[in-house]
This record gives sequence, structure tokens and C-alpha cells, in this order.
Amino acid sequence: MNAKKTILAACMAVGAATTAMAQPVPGDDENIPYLMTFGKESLTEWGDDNFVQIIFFSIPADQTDPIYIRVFDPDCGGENDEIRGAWNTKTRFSIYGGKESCSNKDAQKGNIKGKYKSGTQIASKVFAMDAATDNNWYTFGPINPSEDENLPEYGGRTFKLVIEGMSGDDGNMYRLFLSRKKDDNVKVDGAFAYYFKYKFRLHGDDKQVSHIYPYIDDKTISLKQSNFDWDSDGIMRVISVAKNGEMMKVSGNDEWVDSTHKVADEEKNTSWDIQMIKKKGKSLKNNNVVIFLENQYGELMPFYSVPIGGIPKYKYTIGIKPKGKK
Ligand SMILES: [Ca+2]
Ligand SMILES: [Ca+2]
Ligand SMILES: [Ca+2]
Repeated sequence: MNAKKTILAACMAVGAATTAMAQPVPGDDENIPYLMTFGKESLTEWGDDNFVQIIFFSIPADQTDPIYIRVFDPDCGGENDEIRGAWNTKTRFSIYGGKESCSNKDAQKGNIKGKYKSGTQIASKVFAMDAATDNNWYTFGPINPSEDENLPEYGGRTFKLVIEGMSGDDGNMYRLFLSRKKDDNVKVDGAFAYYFKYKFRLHGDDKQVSHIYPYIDDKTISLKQSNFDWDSDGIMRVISVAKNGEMMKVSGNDEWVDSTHKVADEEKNTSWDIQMIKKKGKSLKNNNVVIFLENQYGELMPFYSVPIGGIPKYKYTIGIKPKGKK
């Protein structure tokens, strides 16, 4: 199976997944409280490396009814958000479809020097402090599915949501939901979200464990994770069919670190569960972080709002195999 077909098969598996809702971002199984984007006059040591976040949505090719992209707490002020001085941050949410909107590598990388706003803009709105959307939902749409970029290897009709910290120095926290309804969160059957670089808030409660679920396709032989501004807040480890808690390197304040991890044959076509376990007894609040993943070719690896093939469980018989044996 070639790489594109592998991703397609994976996406169909996501679409078929019924155990977890695929439409909220962060996903139910990720247990991440909020996505995060800071105003571009912020210091990177607050946790955002370049003040742009990009999330992709995929809906099935046969979806013809309009869809809606809903944002919880799009404003920056009041509840949920992180203040520095006074509230002065403006955040722009923009939706793109059409040619190259999702396939452009600058968009996938979040490369703000490049063409990350590729494609055709479908909707856009700037939010400052706003009582009407504070701790509340705002809805983009209706969006006609035919305004998509058609990417069969990513499951069908794809759209891009770009969130930019236009000005100010506060942190905007928000969540997303891809919905069939304007005024309610109703899932679109077979739809899911995917992303290549993820920026979010960790829980304040040290008993919570957050997760991301990269899918290991059959051409991946190693995975390099890079993370930013973790503030040495606990550990990150991998659980998979062959890994029982392999440790990943965790960054300190305002720095990038990376670590590279080998893929076992048995892990191909399964997901990894990358667990983020807070430092016990510290309950570090307001910890905002960034992570992305690359394969051995330096290609960004997508991760998905639901674990493809389910949450992996370590299999003792695989993990204890002697070194050097295939
Ligand atoms: Ca708010
Ligand atoms: Ca401020
Ligand atoms: Ca907010």
C-alpha cells in the first residue's frame, strides 16, 4: 500500500470510529482543555511560538448539506483566557477551501513566512474582548461542502481554519466543533479534524493526563517529536502495542527540544498514545505548549482528533522481544 492509500485507509477508519466523537477539537480522548493562540505582541515564553494555529477538517465526499464550524470562546477577555496587563488582543478566525487550501505545505507547517493562507477564503471574523461570545459559541457558516479542497487521501472534502493573533499580548483559549447545525453541536457523520502542529493549554490539575494520537503508517520507521515551552511540567511517554511508556524529551521555558523514537514493525498501521503527565504536587497553571511530529524523511505527520484503530494497548509479548530481532 502506498503512503496516500495508507492515509486514506486511516481516514476511513476515523470516519467509521463511533466510540469517540470526531468533531470536537480538542478531541474527547485527547483530554486537552483548550486550544491556544496568543496575540502577536506576546512573548514566546508564554507558550506560543509564532501566534498562528491551523486546524484542518475533513468531511466525506458524499456530504452535500451545509456544515458549520463553531468556536467556543473566540473572544479574548473575560472567562477562560490569559490576561497580560489589560485585555488588548485581537484574534482572527478564517476558513479556507478550494485549491491548495489544505495541501499547501506552508499551511501544514504553519509557516507564517510562506503561503499558509493558501486557497479561497470562505469566512473570516476578528474577535477582541466580546461579552456576546465570551464563554459562549460563535458559528461560522453555513459552508457549502463544494467549496472544499478535494483530497481523497485525507478522507474527502477538506477545509482549513487559520487562527491568528493579530495584535495584543494576551492568550486566547478556545475550542472547536464541526457541526451539522448552526445553533448546536451535532456531528457530521464520517467527519474528523487533523493537524500537523498543535498549540494548546495543559490542565492545571496534576491528576489529568492529556494525549495525542499520531497514526503510524507503513512507511514510518521513526518518529521525531519537537515540543516548545513545556516548562519541564512532568513527563511525556509513549504507549503503543510495543512501547510501555517510552520517555520523550520535554522542554523547559521558551525553548524547543526534540527526541527521536524508533517504530517497531508491529506498530505499523496503529496509533501511538503520546501521554502528557503533569508534575505531581505542582499543579502548574496556565501552561501553554506546542508540539509537532515528523517521520524519518522530515515530513510532518498528521495527528487526528480521534485515535485511529482505537487507543493502543501495550502487548507484553511484542514489547519483550529481544533487541535486534525483527
Ligand atoms: Ca473569554
Ligand atoms: Ca494585554
Ligand atoms: Ca477565548
